[in-house]
Amino acid sequence: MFPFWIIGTFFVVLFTQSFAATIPPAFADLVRRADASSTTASTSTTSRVPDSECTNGPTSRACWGGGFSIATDFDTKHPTTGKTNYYTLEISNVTDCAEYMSKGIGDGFCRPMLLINGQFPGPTLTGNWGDYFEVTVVNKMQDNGTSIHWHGIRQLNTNQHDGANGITECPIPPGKSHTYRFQATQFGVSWYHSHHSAQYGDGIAGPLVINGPATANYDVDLGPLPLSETYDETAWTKNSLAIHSPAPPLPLNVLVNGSMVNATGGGKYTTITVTKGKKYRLRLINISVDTYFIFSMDGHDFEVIAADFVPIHPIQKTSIMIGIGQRYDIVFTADQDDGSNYWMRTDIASCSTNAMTTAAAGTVLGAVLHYDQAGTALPTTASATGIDKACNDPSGLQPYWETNVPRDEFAQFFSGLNLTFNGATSDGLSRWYLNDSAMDIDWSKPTLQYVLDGDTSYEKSQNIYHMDQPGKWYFWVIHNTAAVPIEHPIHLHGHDFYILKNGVGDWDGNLDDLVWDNPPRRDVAIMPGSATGGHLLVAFPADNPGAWLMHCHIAWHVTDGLSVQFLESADQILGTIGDISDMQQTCADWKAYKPYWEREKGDSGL
Ligand SMILES: *[C@@H]1O[C@H](CO)[C@@H](O)[C@H](O)[C@H]1NC(C)=O
Ligand SMILES: *[C@@H]1O[C@H](CO)[C@@H](O)[C@H](O)[C@H]1NC(C)=O
Ligand SMILES: *[C@@H]1O[C@H](CO)[C@@H](O)[C@H](O)[C@H]1NC(C)=O
Ligand SMILES: *[C@@H]1O[C@H](CO)[C@@H](O)[C@H](O)[C@H]1NC(C)=O
Ligand SMILES: *[C@@H]1O[C@H](CO)[C@@H](O)[C@H](O)[C@H]1NC(C)=O
Ligand SMILES: *[C@@H]1O[C@H](CO)[C@@H](O)[C@H](O)[C@H]1NC(C)=O
Ligand SMILES: *[C@@H]1O[C@H](CO)[C@@H](O)[C@H](O)[C@H]1NC(C)=O
Ligand SMILES: [Cu+2]
Repeated sequence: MFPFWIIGTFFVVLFTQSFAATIPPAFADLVRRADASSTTASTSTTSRVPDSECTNGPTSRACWGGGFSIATDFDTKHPTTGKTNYYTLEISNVTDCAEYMSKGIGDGFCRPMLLINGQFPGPTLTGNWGDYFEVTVVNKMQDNGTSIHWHGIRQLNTNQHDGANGITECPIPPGKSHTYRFQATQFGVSWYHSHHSAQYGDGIAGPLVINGPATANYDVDLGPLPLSETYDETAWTKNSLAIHSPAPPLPLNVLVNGSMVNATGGGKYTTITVTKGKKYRLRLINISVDTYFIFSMDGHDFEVIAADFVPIHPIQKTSIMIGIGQRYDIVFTADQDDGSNYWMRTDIASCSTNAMTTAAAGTVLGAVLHYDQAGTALPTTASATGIDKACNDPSGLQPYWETNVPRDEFAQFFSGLNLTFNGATSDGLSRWYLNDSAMDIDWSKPTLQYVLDGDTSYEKSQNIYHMDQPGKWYFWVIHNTAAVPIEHPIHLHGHDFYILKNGVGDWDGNLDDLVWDNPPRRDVAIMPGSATGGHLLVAFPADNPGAWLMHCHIAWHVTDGLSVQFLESADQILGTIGDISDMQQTCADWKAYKPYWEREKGDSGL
C-alpha cells in the first residue's frame, strides 16, 4: 500500500542494506516477534533494517545512536541510559481567575481551575528514550483526591505506577504526595492527566515528550501543541450533569496550548513562530474531555510521522482528525510567503459540538502560524477546500516497525464485548455498559490490592477480564450496539493495540478481512458508530503482567461506566512489579482522609 520510496530518499541512502534479503546474525532480535507463527502469506515489502550506528541530527532523524534507531523493535529492545528525569508536580485549586488570566491561560472567561505548578497545560515533562522518569505529585487541593496517569506509557513491569485509581492505586488525598517511577521504553509525544473521575477537565493535564528517532527529517522541534476545550463551570459540575442526563454538556470554547479568543473579544491566540525555509516538527495532542478536532494549516500541507507512540511511514495530509487522547507528530516546511501569517485551524469535527461555533460564527478556532518576517496582524488566509470533518481515524497508518499478528491464536483467544447505553436508568442515571455491566471501582481497594491479598472475589462491576496465558495474543471485538450511535475513542493502558478492523455495522466474522500483516498500532482507536452500529477489533499480546484499563476517553463516558480492566498474567504480577509499599502507604493515607462528600452515585471513579 505504501511503497518504501514514499519515506524519502534519505532512508534509502542511509539504509541501503535495509532491503537486503537477510538480516545479519547480530541483528537477530530484529526478526518480527510473530514470524514464527502462521499468518496469512505475507507479500508485503519489508522495511525492517538493522539498527544503525549513525547519530541523530537534522538530516539523520532515523538514527538514534548506541545501536538504536527508528528500525529498533522497541517492544523487545530499548536503550537504558541510567539517567532519571526528576519532576515535582504541585496540583492547586485556583479560584481567583486573575491568577491564571495574567499568565494568558484560558479564553478570558472566568471559572475555577485546577493548575499544575500554576500552569495550564501542565509543564512538559521531557526525557530521552531509555531514561527513567521520577515524578512526585503533590496534592495541594483542599477537597479532592487525585491520581495521575502517564498516557500511552507501556509501564513494562511497573503496573503500580500507571496512576489509575481503583485499579493500580488509591487516590492521593489532599496534603499528601505520591512518587511515580517508570522507564521510557517508547519515544514520541504523549500526555499525563488525572484519572480521578472527570477531574482532568479542570486543568490537571500536561504534555510528555520522549526524544527519539523519527521517520522524517526536520530542523526544529516546536514541541507539543495540546488541544482542549473549556466549559463555563467545573468538570465536576458538568460531570454531575452528564451522569444525570443522556446528552453531554456543551463546551464553551476550544483551547490551543491553553489559550484562545472568546466570543466577545477577550483571550488571545497562541502564536507559533517559524522562519521561511526551515522544516518543523509539531506534536499534536488532543487532551480534551469531549472534542474531536480537525487540524489543518492554511497554505501548508504536512507529513504525519507518528500516531500515538508509534512511528509510521510518513503520509501527506492537508488535515487530520484527532480523537481524545490521540497524538500525531507532524512535519511541515515553512515554504510560503513570509510576509504573511497563516491560520492553524483546530476545527470541531462533525461528531462534536461547541458553543463557540455558533456564539462567534466566523471566528477562527486555532492558532497563528507566524513567519518571523511578517507583522503582527491576524492572518487573513483561507482554509483549504474539501476538508473532511468526519470522526474517523485516517487510513494508511502503517507502523515503521512491522508486526504481524498471529492468526492461529485467534480461535482460542477471541472474545466480544457489547457496548450499550441507558440514558435514563430507573435511578435516574446515564450509564454505558460493556456486556451489561457499567464499571464502578472502589478507590480504597484497587485491583492490585486484591492481587496482593490473593483475593479473587472480584465484584462484577470491576469489569475484570482475565488474560491468563503469558505471551499469547488476545483478540477483542467491541460491538457498538448502543442506541446512541456515536464514535468512541477507545484507549488501552499498558499496551499498544493492533487494529485488525473497524467499521460501521456488526463485524461479520470474516477472518480474511482482518489486517494481520503490520496493522495500524496505537493506544487510542476510534470505534465507529452509526445507525447500524459499529465495531472495533483489536489484538495485543499478554506480555506485561498487571491490571490494565481499557476505556472510552470521552471523560463523561468513562465516568458513566465505559471501561473494562484486563487482568493479565495475574500470578506473575507480584513477581514482576516488585515493591508496592508506596501504593499501600497512599492507600493508608486515603483511608485516613475523611472527605465530606460521598462520590456521586453513578460516577465510576475513573
Ligand atoms: C477549590 O476551592 C473552593 C473555594 O475554597 C472550594 O469550594 C473547592 O471545593 C475547592 N476545590 C478543590 C478541588 O479543592
Ligand atoms: C472535588 O471537588 C469539587 C469542588 O471543587 C467537588 O464538587 C467534588 O465533589 C469533589 N469530588 C471529589 C470526588 O472529590
Ligand atoms: C505552549 O506554551 C508553552 C508555555 O507557554 C510554551 O513553552 C510552548 O512553547 C508552547 N508551545 C508551542 C508549540 O508554541
Ligand atoms: C471574554 O473575555 C473577556 C475578558 O476576560 C470577558 O470579560 C468576557 O466575559 C469573555 N466573554 C465570554 C463570552 O466568555
Ligand atoms: C479530541 O478527541 C475528541 C474525542 O476523540 C474529539 O471529540 C475532539 O474533537 C478532539 N479534539 C482535538 C482538538 O483533536
Ligand atoms: C460478552 O457477552 C457475550 C454474549 O453473552 C459473550 O459471548 C462474550 O463471551 C462476553 N464477553 C466476554 C469477554 O466475556
Ligand atoms: C451483542 O451484539 C450483537 C450484535 O448486535 C448481537 O447479535 C448480540 O445478541 C449481542 N449480545 C448481547 C449479549 O447483547
Ligand atoms: Cu465514549
